[in-house]
Amino acid sequence: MGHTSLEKIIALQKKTPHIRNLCILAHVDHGKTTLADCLVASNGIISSRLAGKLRYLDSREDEQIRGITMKSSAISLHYTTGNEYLINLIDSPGHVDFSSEVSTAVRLCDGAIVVVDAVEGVCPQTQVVLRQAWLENIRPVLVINKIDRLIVELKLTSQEAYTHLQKILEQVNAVTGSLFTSKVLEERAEKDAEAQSSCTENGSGDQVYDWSAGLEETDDSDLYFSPDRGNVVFASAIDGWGFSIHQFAEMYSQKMGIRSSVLLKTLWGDFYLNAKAKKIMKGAQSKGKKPLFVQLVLDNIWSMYDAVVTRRDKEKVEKMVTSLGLKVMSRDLRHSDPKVLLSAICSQWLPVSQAVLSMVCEKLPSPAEISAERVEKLMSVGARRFDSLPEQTQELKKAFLDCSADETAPVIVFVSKMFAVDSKALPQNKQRPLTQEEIAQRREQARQRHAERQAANQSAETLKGTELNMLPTALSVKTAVEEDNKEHFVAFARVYSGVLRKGQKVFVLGPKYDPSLLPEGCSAADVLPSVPHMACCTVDSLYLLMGRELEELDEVPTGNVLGIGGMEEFILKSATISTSPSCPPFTPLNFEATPIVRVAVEPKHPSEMPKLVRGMRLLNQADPCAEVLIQETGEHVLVTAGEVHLQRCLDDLRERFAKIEISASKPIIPFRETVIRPPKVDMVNEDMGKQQKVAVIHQVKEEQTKYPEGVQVDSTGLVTLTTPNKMATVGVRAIPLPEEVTRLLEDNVELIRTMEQFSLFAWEDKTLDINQKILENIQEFKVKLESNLQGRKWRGAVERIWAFGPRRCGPNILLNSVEGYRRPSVWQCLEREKETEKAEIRDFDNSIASGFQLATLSGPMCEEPLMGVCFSVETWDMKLSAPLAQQDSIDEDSQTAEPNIDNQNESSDTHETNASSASSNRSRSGAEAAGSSVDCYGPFSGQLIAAMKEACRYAFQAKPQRLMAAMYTCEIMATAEVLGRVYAVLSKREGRVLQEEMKEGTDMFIIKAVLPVAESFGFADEIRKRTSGLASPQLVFSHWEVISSDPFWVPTTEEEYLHFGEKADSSNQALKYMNAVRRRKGLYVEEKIVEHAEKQRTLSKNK
Ligand SMILES: Nc1nc2c(ncn2[C@@H]2O[C@H](COP(=O)(O)OP(=O)(O)OP(=O)(O)O)[C@@H](O)[C@H]2O)c(=O)[nH]1
Ligand SMILES: [Mg+2]
Repeated sequence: MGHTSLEKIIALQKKTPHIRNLCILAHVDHGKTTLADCLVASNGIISSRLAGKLRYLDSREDEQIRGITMKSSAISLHYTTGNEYLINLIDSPGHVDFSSEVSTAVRLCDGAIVVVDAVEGVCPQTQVVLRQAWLENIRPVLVINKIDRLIVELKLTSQEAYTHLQKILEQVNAVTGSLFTSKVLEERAEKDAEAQSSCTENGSGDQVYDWSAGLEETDDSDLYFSPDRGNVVFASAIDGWGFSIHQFAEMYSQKMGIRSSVLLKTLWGDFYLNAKAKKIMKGAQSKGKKPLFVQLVLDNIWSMYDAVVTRRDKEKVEKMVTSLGLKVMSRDLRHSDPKVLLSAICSQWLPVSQAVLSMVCEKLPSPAEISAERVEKLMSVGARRFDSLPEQTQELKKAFLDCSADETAPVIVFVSKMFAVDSKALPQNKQRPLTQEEIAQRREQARQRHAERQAANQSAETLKGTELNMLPTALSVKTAVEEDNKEHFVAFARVYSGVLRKGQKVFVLGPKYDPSLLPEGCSAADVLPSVPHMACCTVDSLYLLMGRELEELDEVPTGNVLGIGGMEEFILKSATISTSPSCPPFTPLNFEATPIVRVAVEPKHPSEMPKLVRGMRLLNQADPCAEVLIQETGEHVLVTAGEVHLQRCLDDLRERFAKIEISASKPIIPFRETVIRPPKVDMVNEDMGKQQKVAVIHQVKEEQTKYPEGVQVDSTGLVTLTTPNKMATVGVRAIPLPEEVTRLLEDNVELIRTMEQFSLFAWEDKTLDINQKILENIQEFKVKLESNLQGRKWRGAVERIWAFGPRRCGPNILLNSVEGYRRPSVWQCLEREKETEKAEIRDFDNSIASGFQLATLSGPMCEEPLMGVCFSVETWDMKLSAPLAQQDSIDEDSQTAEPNIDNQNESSDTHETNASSASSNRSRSGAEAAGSSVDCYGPFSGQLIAAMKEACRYAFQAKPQRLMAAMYTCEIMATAEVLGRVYAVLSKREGRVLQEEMKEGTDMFIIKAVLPVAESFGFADEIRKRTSGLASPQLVFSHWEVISSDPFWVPTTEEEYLHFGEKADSSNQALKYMNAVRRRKGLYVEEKIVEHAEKQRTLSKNK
């Protein structure tokens, strides 16, 4: 370690008010790690000459090679300004693929340094990280980095640069402003609602809440970034300088005899210096004067760059150096690269570490200042109301707020991720320099060993058994080597209360742990092996995180970031550790990235499969966002957030976790299957139904073969199917959901899960106390669904929802349209008080829902999940207990089920209905005949599930089917020269440009585009190559989009034949995608590989 000794840091760890936990956040490449280097150098851990070049916190080899950060890593620094501070700094990655690492960092901090590139300004990830900081209630400060680029690259004058910087500040503040207003509005609504409910509950109308807390009154002045508030630093991390206007205010107040508080208020803004009157006046812009910031601050820097870098004026440089009172080494003065001299001067004159660290200590809160709001957010268990948590749990809120390191304070620790370290890197295994005595001791030992060996050798000649004796030692050596290579996991954590000690007994609480399930009156001393998601263990080792190094600690008091060893058995990815079993698990981290890129991996040598399996398990633990799973086909699949992330995971597997050669398949592209309303125009944009169908006969023939015997399909798409034992018949119809509804369902997965949980509880006659805000959200969700499901066919549909699927929360709906069947609503959590008339659940209700779940999990096109489909169960006849009594009602069923349903051609309606009811009658009489004979088809519920699943699949096939493709959005920044090439790449890959605009103050264009995931592999690389590195896009998953072409399409009209030819397989993208998926899954692919097995002929008549 450098200057600061371990003892010093340990002492500082105990002074909670003087601790700052912070992370550095920014868009990719805006200079986070470079800035961190400067801060690390200020502690003497690395040389200040190397600061900015070393990127010390990028400790992985691939991070250094690629030049981007992939893992967040922490380091503890020491800083003195009057007071001594301990700064726990976490550097985070900026690439979208690793945004989960940002989430894990943000959770452990109280503040953040948001870095913005002075040229690029606010970028997509800047907005994302600002939102993340906001969601976690941590306070940000701003560093505008790379100011040198304004001088050297853009060649702006100081005045232009000032305007440019103002714009950047405006942009950043606009982002925070929008976050703030949305939150204030939300909060006000919440408070109104709570106040109202307390009025109605108490009847007395106690006004507990401040009604006036509106947008106008709420204090937002702390929120915005402004240099005069001291929360902005201007910097060039690579050249080692940075300043806040405080420093210049101090400097000039002595020189000019103006109070520094006045300068502080006027250095930034529309003020100028009236030289004659020696006064600072307002209105620089209107009077055409130089603003104070330009005159007193920027001009100095500009002239420094001018003298050192542009003109290389030695004399002037020397003059400046002496006037600033700096010392520059002569070898720097003589160096051929002017940047070396520049950073030597500037890092003394305006050291960036000084500016940033003093801002951090002043403006960011200490761990003790944690807000009640944040605590409640961290502690909320799922959808529960805070006050419905057990009393002991609620009491812990105080422990959070106290943040006390007392003996009596409960220990509360949150682990946000697990990271792997080589066992060699652990401090206990590290080689340290030997002392003189130890060297002497070892020499003595070696001498003894040598003597023993010689003695043994002599006796070996006489004794044959020695070889056997040698064996065990050889073995033990081998296991020691294996032990050496073992991966050790260290938990990346923070203490929120109490003191965590080595050897302490603690509870490890999984993310799904629920303190209310705890038996009454148990304490930490009890062993509670039976409580789910809870384990009891002893703290093995504690580490201080120092970037690439770890230092061993005996205890860590509250408010500090730390590493915990020996937890890999108990923690998968994240967990809460506490001495109190009533501690709630922390709310799960919110990840911004959706894992979407999947590959199948296999070992090069099949015999190494177990190693791969073990490696995948370790990888899963070490990466917050990667998922590993085994598909039904037996493939081992790795799911990652993007291409770069995938590459890193594969490298990790090869080199660290599995240590074998592996081969990865091409990325598996996910699709969704859906149905749409019958299209109005055909493939050549002609109105349907007007042309002569050439291939009608051909089609009809196909239609008939599509459905096996026993499946009845009417022309409106109602599918009726009977179980093999003929006991039950279901009639199902598939209806496309409006796009908005699908989106609503997707956006509200969590709410649907909560509703599902509530229903499960209700099933067991228990109740779940759902937090008021979530209830409101559910209510709102319901209203939105109702307003989007308008029209005759959807009448009352929202009330009749039976289930969501797949996995009970997906974007498909099962609708109960069975006449006379009223089942408990999925919305029952909203109707607690009303206690509506008892709805009965029919036997086997669950089987129908399960069939639906299975059907939506994998569709008939290529076994991909369904999306945006509503299955309406219109008939459900059972012939179990009272066959005759039911028969009448069933007859009614099939006739009255019509009104709610989407019918394209009304005329055929009645006719078909009769047919279907007739058919159901027929099947019923069959069932009667089968009567009570022994069922040879297996359990009835299983039969019903299978029948329901099949019915859904056929109903799906009776409608026009489409594939849906996953889409990325990307923002590409490019200069005008390369714009054309960017467009070319985009259109080649079926991308669609949404927006193009010029970035103010630069010659850059920002292009927003969407691109199918299927076409995205290598996209970023291609763009980079085609634009010689000037544009590098970041792809973020955005949504699913219906591919308009029909995969089952065959040309039927004259025009289509003319246009596409007889086979028409050249341009059908959907078909290509579908066949690719089917081929991968080993499903039947209908393809003609060779059409004419003859040599190609020239069809010229002349020959
Ligand atoms: N001109 C200039 N370049 C800088 C400055 N700071 C950093 N850079 C360069 O910007 C590039 C990215 O710097 P990093 O520090 O790796 O950026 P980062 O934000 O950590 O990137 P990620 O971790 O991948 O998100 C490097 O090539 C740096 O040399 C600066 O102040 N001026
Ligand atoms: Mg970095």
